[in-house]
Amino acid sequence: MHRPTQQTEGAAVVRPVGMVAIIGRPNVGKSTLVNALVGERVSITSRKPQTTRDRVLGVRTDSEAQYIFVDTPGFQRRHRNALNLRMNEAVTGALKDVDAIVLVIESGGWTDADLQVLQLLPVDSGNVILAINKSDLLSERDRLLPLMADSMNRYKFRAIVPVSAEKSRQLDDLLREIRPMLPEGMLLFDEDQYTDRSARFLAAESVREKAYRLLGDELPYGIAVTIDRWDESRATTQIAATLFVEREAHRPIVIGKDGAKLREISRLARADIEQTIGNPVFLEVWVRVKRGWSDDARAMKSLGYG
Ligand SMILES: Nc1nc2c(ncn2[C@@H]2O[C@H](COP(=O)(O)OP(=O)(O)OP(=O)(O)O)[C@@H](O)[C@H]2O)c(=O)[nH]1
Ligand SMILES: [Mg+2]
Repeated sequence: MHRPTQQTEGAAVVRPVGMVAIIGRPNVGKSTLVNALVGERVSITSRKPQTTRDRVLGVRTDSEAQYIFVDTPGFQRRHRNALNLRMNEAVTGALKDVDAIVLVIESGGWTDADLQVLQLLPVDSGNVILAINKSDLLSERDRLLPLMADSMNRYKFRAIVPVSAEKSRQLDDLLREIRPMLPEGMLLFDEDQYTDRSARFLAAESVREKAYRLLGDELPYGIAVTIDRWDESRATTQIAATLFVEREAHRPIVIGKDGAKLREISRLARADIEQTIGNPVFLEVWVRVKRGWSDDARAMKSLGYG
């Protein structure tokens, strides 16, 4: 997607340009960090783990560099269905051919799940930065120094930067550490382009995000969203989406009493999509059951997880 209001400069500018993988266990704030660094909502976020399912690029172009951030699903070994295996492949795949890696942990310290992600890192590559996120939650900043020292014992990080993605704190420090790792080159994306993903993908993800945020704990993992109609021929963009659940029993939960839950999901998603495409939107969302899709490679493919 491009930013709708800005002009593209076709300038043949040379500056540091490169790919930066953002990895970490589920829920540490990777997508929030990418959105904050890019300044646009590229990747959906929620309080529930396993929100991101796909590799999503978020591009930040400023006067100093072009950073192509690769947001990845949270790496975890607990659940092993076809979807999770594919999500983990997206993580390991993203580590190849990048110029820099940012490993994200929380300011509360290392967990077993963080240590599993640490094992994915190349040995002594010299291009891994540790971002200690959610620093806003630390009541005593004194806690940071021992955590940084402990982290250095675990891996030879090139740098360790405490940040708060949510409050956009110390992001400049992180960018300053990343920049020297990017090779000089021509811009790989237009100055106004902030993701490799289409408006349709972002729209489907908006619907999924609202479902994640509005539904109880167990349901979201079985949700997938497809866009079935996208019609720009009228002043209002007409969009039809289908929200898939894995079980018949989940359908009434998503719809809610008198359809209230589904209406709320649609209303919030529509507002986001309107902002993304800069046009009024009419959005209808249908709910369908696709039994056990997250452990069925063919069904997954039909839902866009091919
Ligand atoms: N307090 C605080 N909360 C944060 C911060 N960054 C992210 N969060 C919250 O942490 C939760 C998870 O954020 P996400 O960005 O979805 O995390 P993620 O690592 O992308 O999660 P997965 O895609 O599931 O792996 C959300 O509720 C965020 O609002 C931060 O700096 N401070
Ligand atoms: Mg995420």
